[in-house]
Amino acid sequence: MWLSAVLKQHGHQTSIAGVNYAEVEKTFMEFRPDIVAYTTFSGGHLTYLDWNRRLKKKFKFYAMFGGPHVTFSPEMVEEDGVDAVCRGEGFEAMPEFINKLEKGEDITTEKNWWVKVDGKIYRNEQRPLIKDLDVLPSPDRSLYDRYKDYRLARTATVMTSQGCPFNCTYCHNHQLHKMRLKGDPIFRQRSVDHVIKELKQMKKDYPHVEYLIFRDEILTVNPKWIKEFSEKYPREIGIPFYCLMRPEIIKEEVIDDLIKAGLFYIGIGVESGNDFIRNKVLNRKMTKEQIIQGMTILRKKNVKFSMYNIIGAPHETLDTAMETWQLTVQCKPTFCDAFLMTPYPKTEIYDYSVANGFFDPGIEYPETYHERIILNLKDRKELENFMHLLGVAVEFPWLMPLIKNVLIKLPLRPVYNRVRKFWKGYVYRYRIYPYKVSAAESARIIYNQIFVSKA
Ligand code: B12
Ligand code: SF4
Repeated sequence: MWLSAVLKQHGHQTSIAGVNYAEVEKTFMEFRPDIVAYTTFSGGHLTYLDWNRRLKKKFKFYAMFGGPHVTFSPEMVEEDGVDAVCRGEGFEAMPEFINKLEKGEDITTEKNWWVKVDGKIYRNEQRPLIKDLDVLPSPDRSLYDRYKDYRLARTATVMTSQGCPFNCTYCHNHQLHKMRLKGDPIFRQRSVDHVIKELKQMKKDYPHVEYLIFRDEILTVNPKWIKEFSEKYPREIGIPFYCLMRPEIIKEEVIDDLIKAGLFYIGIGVESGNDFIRNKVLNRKMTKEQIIQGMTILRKKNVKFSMYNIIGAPHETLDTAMETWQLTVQCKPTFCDAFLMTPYPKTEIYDYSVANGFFDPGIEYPETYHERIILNLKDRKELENFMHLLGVAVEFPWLMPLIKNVLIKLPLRPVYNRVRKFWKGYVYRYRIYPYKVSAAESARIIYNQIFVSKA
C-alpha cells in the first residue's frame, strides 16, 4: 500500500494480486502492466519465482523483486526470469528506478538495486535511509478495494514506524542494523499528526472499521510519542487497537497512556521459558522476573494480552519446551500462540545453527513457521506436535500430562494443526475482537483459520 502510494505520486498506475497464480494471471490480462513487482519473504519467494516464470512464458513485462528475502539474499537476481532486485528501502529506490526504466535511461547504477541487463549483473551499493517518514504519503488503501473481504473488513492495519532498536538473533532487524550507512537511524517513527491524518482519512473511506492493528515492531519505543498519541488519538480517532511490546519495557505509566489512547489488546513476545535459549541463543536480554512482572502489570490493569513463543530453537528439548509452557501458564495470558524456529538466511541464528550442527544449508524453507522444524533436533517430531498443542495446554494446564506423555508421540500432526487453528479462531472470536461477531461471521473466522490460513 505504501509503495503503491509513492508510485502514484510519481504518476504511475498500480494494481495488486497474489491470492493464487490464477488470480495473478487474470489480473495481468485485465491490467496489462509493464512491470510486475513482488515482495518476497524467505520460503514464499520460491512460489513467486515459479509464478514469475509462468507469467514470463506468456507475457512480456519487467520483473522486479523487493522485500526481506532479496534484501538479505540479493543473489536471487541470478534466477531465471528475474530482471532486478531491490535491497532494503524502496520508498525512493522504486519510483526512481521505474522512472528511469520508463525513459529508457541507464538503470545499471541505481543504488539499492542489483540489476540484470543482457545477462550481466550490476550490483549497486545502498542509499541512505529516508530520515523523516513524514515526507511519505499515506499508504494507498484503495489498492485492496477489489477484494470484498478487505473493502468491508472491520479490522484495519497501520504502521507508524520502521525499525526496532533490539538485536534478537532470529529477526531481520539486526541484519538491517548491519546494512545501515553512517547517519542512518535505527528507529524512525512518523509524527503523531502524520498518523492521525492517515487514520482520519481511513475512517472517512472505511467507516465500518472498528479495530486497528498497529503493525509496528514495538509501538512504545518512544514513551514521549505515546504520551502525545494518548492525548490526540482518542479525541480524533478513538478506534480500539492492538499493538506489540516487549515484556521488560512494560511500565505502569506507559500502559496507562496506552489504555487512555484506546488499547484493547496487546501482543508480547517471550519466545522461550529457558534462560539459556532465550538470552544466549535468541539474544532476548530479559529475565524471567522481568517477564512475570510485565505480565503482572498487564493483568493488574485488565489488559488482554497474547504471549508469543518460539518452539524448536537450537538446543531445544522437550524439557526446555516444558519450561516455556510453565512460564506461560504462570503469566496467565488471554491467548498463547507458538511458532517453529525458522533460521532465515543471513540471520545470526542461521550462522549459529550451521556452526553448531543444528542446520544443513540448502534445505528448502517452509512458507510459514507452522509447518516443520528444519533444525536437527533430537525431539523434533514431538516438538512440532507440542507447538500446535501449546495454546490449549496453557489454557487447560491439567491436559499437559496427557499431551506430554501420549499425544505428542502420536503421528497426528495434521489433527493437532487443526486443533491449534480452531482454538485460535475461537479465542479471537470470543475474547479478542472488540466488536460483536454474528454467528455467520464466527463460523467464517473459524473456517478461515482452519481451512484457508496457511499459518
Ligand atoms: C506486517 C507483517 C506481516 C503481516 C502481513 C504480511 C504481508 N504479506 O503483507 C502478516 C502478519 C500476515 C505476516 C505474515 C508473515 N510474515 Co511477516 N511481517 C510483517 C512486518 C511486521 C511488516 C512488513 C511490512 O509491511 N512493512 C512495511 C513495508 C513498507 O516495509 P517492508 O516490508 O520492509 O518493505 C520495504 C522494503 O523491503 C521494500 N520493498 C518491499 N517489497 C518490495 C517490492 C519491490 C518490487 C521493491 C522495489 C521494494 C520492496 O520497500 C519497502 C519500503 O521501504 C515484517 C517486519 C517488518 N517490520 O518489516 C514481518 C516480516 C516481513 N514477516 C516475516 C515472516 C517470516 C512472515 C511469515 C512467513 C510468518 C509465518 N506466519 O510463518 C508470514 C508470511 C505471510 C505471507 N506470505 O504473506 C519476516 C520475513 C523474514 C524473511 N527473511 O523473509 C519479517 C521480516 C519479520 C521477521 N521475522 O524478521 N507478516
Ligand atoms: S524485539 Fe521483536 S522486532 Fe525487535 S529485534 Fe527483537 S524480535 Fe525483532
